[in-house]
Amino acid sequence: MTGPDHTPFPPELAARYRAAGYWRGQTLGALLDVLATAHAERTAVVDGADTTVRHSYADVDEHAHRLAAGLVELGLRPGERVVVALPNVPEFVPVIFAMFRAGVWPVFALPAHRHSELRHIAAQSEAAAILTVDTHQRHDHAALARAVAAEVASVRHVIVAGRAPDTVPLAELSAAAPRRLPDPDPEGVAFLQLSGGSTGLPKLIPRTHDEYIYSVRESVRICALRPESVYLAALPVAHNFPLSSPGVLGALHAGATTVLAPHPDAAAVFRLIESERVTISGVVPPLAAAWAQAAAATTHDLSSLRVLLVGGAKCGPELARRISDGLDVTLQQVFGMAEGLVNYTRLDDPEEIVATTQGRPISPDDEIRVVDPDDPSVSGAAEVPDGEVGALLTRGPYTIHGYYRAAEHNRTTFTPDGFYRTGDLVRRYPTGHLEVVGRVKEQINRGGEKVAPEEVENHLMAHPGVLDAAVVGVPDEFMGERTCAYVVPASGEAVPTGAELRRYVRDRGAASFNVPDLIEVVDAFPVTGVGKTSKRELRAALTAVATT
Ligand code: OOB
Repeated sequence: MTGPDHTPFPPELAARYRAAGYWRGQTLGALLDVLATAHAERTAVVDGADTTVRHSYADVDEHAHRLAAGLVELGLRPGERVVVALPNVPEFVPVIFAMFRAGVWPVFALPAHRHSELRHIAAQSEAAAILTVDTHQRHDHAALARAVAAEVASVRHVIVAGRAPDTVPLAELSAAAPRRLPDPDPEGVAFLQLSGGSTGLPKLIPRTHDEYIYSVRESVRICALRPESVYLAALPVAHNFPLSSPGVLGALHAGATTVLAPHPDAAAVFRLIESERVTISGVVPPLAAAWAQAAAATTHDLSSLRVLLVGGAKCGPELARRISDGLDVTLQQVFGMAEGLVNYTRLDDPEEIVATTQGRPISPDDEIRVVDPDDPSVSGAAEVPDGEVGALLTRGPYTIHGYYRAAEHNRTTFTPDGFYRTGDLVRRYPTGHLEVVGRVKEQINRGGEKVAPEEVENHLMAHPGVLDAAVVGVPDEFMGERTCAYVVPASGEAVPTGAELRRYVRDRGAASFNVPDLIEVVDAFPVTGVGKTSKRELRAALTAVATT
């Protein structure tokens, strides 16, 4: 499936966003120049794995300039894509800014991605290189990147932070002499984010310098980040939430310090909160629940932590209250998407709103339409009244108008007047706050990790003992949802066990979040009127089992 690399904003909207001062004609690379001058000696980044490793704004800026030159010398050209698969290591920051400066587009993979996902991302983006670490948490990322490079013809280089055979050491590129490079177009693509992957493998989301900086700048204001703030990145930093809501980029924008946590579990994180006097962090609901519980018994001093952002998946009122009480913080709910739109509860919102809604949009020019989800009309679906559930459509100064090279998909995912169909079911309240109540789309939200059922079904169907597979989400107290795979065995073959199938999916190179949590072997699937597998009935069957 192909299509344009980037669907630009319609000219009249772009003109409006410029006139309103949202887009200011600045690239992310140029932004770092400004920040490095304003905050030169302040600490920008601390490595949570070894807190003696600390980089000032001047260090990061200088490193990013050298690395940009190194990438150009390696032969990477503006507009070429490089898959960045880095865990929370301090190199992440200079790496992405070097790419922004060289006009090379990072494609943000997650450290949890394995062969299957990485190969898809590299192939889909026609990446010229993959940039990763040597090993991390006992996984050989360099070997994985080399294996993917061997299968994806466009990949010319594997660049590695650390040391690994047959790769280009990042340190070698960082040794280049800085040189003046032409500043890319601020309204051009800066990087590709991954979609939650609602209808299969992840889609690529082209984000531009100007609009992304706007969302970061406003996030900084809404979350009240200041130079004295210390942001703890506990989630994988390449994800849009810890990257920009307000995240690492927000912390940089504010002249604040980012502490990169190598692992998000409470024990490790609490130590960092105490030693670095962390003031703000952002996590998915299951992690927030775990932190709130662990806080009751901890001996660590968490008193510096003022604000905890919770988002990526639904945080209901009970959990919301447990978080603010358990951690003694101001909770900010965040409902965002890599495609653009981000909603926050505000720091001065009444407690009731913070507990029961997922916030309101960043921008006065975020246009929100909540429409009848059953209305099939292409663009004219009627809006439902406030307080009633409908499908969320949005358009605004930092929401994309098309996925990367996905013309066919774009025709159904965007309305003719440029609204993005988020696939989320929401209620809008008269204050403008949104409550997320579910999804129109099939995607499973496993504690913030987005699982595309089709993708997991595909893995299962590859097993000779499987005739058919259907993956559904089941409610789970801790994760929000878990994945359950229903499997119809192939006749004449030994019926595979759940453990065997889980191992099989993992061995096919799937990320651990794509390995089904539960597997049920059944004789046949319930079907809908037209003979499609009824996931609704499968889900209902599971819920019935869970409540008996
Ligand atoms: C964030 O981004 P993605 O692209 O991984 O996932 C977006 C989807 C949304 O469409 C929605 O279905 C779900 O994740 N979601 C939430 C939520 N926040 C995201 N569902 C319920 N409540 C929430 N608070 O997940 C993301 C991007 C930027 C900031 C925060 C999260």
